[in-house]
Amino acid sequence: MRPILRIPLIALLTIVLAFSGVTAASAHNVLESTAPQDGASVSTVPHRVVLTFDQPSESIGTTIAVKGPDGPATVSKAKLVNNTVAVVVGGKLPAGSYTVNWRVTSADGHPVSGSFDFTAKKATTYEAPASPASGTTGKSGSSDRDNGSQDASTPSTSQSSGSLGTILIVIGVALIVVIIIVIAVVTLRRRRYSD
Ligand SMILES: [Cu+2]
Repeated sequence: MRPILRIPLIALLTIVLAFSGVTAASAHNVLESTAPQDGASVSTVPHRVVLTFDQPSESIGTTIAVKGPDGPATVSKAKLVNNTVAVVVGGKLPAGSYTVNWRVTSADGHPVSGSFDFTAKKATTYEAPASPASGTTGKSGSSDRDNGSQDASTPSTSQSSGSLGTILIVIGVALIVVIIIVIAVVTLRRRRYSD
C-alpha cells in the first residue's frame, strides 16, 4: 500500500510547489508614488493627479476618482502612459481636503486599489478641457463618478479578487488530490481482487 501512495504524494508536492512558484512570479502592480503625495498640502489642486506604479497597468477596469469638499472633481477617464495612470481634475475646486480613490488593473490582470488624501490651501477653477473628447466630457465625468462611488463602497475589491485566484488554485489542487486518492484506491482493490 505504501509504495503505491508514495508516488501520488510526490506528484502532489510537485504540483503544489509549481503553483506557489507561479503565484510568486506574477506580482501585482505596486504603487510607487503619487502626485500630489499622500498627506501633502498643496497651494491649489493640480490639474492632473498622477499615480506611478512599478509596471504598466491595463486600461480595462482602471479608474481614478478625485473627490473634494464639493464632491467629485474628476473630469477625464484614467489615462495610461508607461508606468503612470493619470486623471484630469476640473471645475471649481475649493480649498480643503481631497480624496483620491483609485483602482488599477495590474499587468497580470488582477485589480489593485487604494486611496490617498491631500489638502489644497487655496481655491482654484479649471475650465473644462477643450480636447476632441470634450463632447463626451459630461458623460465620461458622470460615469467616473459612478465608478468612484462603487470603489468607495467596496474598498477591498482587490483583496477578494486576489484571494479568489488562490481559492481556485486550492480547489484545483484539492480536485487533483481527490482524483489521485480515487486512482490509488481503485488500484489497491484491483490488486486485492487479482490476488
Ligand atoms: Cu495577480
